[in-house]
Amino acid sequence: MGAPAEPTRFAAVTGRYLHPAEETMSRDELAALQLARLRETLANAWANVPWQRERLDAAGLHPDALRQLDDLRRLPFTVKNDLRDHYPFGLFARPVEQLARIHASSGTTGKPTVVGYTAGDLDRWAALMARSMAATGARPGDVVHNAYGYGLFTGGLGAHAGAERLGCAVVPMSGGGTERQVALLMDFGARVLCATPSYALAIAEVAEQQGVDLRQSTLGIGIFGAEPWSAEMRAQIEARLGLRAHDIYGLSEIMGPGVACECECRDGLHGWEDHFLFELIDPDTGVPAAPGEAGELVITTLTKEALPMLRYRTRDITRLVTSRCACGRSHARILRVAGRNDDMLIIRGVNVYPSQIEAVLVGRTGFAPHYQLVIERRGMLDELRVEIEALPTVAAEAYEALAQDAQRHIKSLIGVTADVQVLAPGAVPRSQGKAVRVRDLRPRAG
Ligand code: DLL
Repeated sequence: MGAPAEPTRFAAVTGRYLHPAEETMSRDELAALQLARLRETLANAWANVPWQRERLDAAGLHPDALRQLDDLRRLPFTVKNDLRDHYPFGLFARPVEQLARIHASSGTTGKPTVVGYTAGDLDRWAALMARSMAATGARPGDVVHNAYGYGLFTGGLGAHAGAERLGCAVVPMSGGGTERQVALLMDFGARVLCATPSYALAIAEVAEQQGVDLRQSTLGIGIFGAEPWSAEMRAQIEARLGLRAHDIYGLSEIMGPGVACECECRDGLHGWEDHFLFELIDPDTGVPAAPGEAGELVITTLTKEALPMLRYRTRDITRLVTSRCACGRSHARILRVAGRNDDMLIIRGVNVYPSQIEAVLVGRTGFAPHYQLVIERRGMLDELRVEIEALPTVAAEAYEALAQDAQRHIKSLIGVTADVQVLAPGAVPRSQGKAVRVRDLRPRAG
């Protein structure tokens, strides 16, 4: 018998549910902890990963030579291809016999990226996910309906372990079987829903089709991530599910979900700096982004045993805020990730992220929040087509006028010319995990 140990480590501070020693320490204390942990991480990488040892030596960064956090900037970045080049286990700092779990990304091109965890890594991951969930307002005793995919994807098992650690009852749904999801959401009294934002919306839609009003359910909190989503999408999801939606960020190369999460203030996602070192760089030059400027997020793990990552380029574009949050937490905040560098489209010289188009169209009168972008090559030029569904209440005769109007808005707000096609309800494929927002029909080079 006896209560699980972890929840007792949280305390109600300024009305929040957090662990003060870990989450509210001063920035100086955080920096000192980071330096000590960075030394341990370098020592682990140097001693156990030949490729890392070579790089560290070449940079004159023997673990004992590290004087300050900024010294790390002497080390070149790590990129996804480095993991692929050492497929499957070449960058692991522990032999496979000492691993407790292996995850992998499906990878749209080439080999998957494979990541490994010791039992200690899994323990810290669960604690960080529990911390993230508590930050959103989830509490021990809550029922957590987990619709992130279980399997090689880190979403399902990551959220599962965190919810258990917090002292919640997890319903391990995984993605798919949406009608059943609706039924069990109603029957089991879930307060917390974990899913990708696009799948949360798919659940809302199926509920509406079945005549079930999820706004009347016990749902109160959504913990949504794994893909970019706009403020407009958040408003849609909240209105249709009757909950407060929180953004959660993470990536398998670094850990999985729970690298950063929005607290109840929803003023950026707290990046857990006692376990990760965050840098922002100019993606073109690699130099640090100016304070307050947007840049590519680069992450170094500080407590990973099996796969220490040093200066990993995430390709995710964001901003960092280091002032203390109203919740009392001192950990820096990552602002909503609008998209990945490699998802950025360049249409006739204009840079555009799919989520920018989403922000312009979703929530506009007449449109449903289901869309895809199609890129085609016409002669020498790339052309962008936006396929978006009309609401069921819109008559087909009105589609053309809606399209013209949307086209004008995209042009004036983003500066890009797009051919908008309004489709009938249900025409855009629904996701069960990460939504496919872009169909690139351009001929492949080579
Ligand atoms: O998506 C981990 C995760 C699971 C995060 C569940 C949140 C919730 P990967 O499959 O390795 O891991 O994909 C990581 O997804 O580099 C971002 O480009 C994107 N991403 C993740 N969270 C967000 C978010 C998981 N909140 C990649 N907003 C990352 C925008 C996100 N993009």
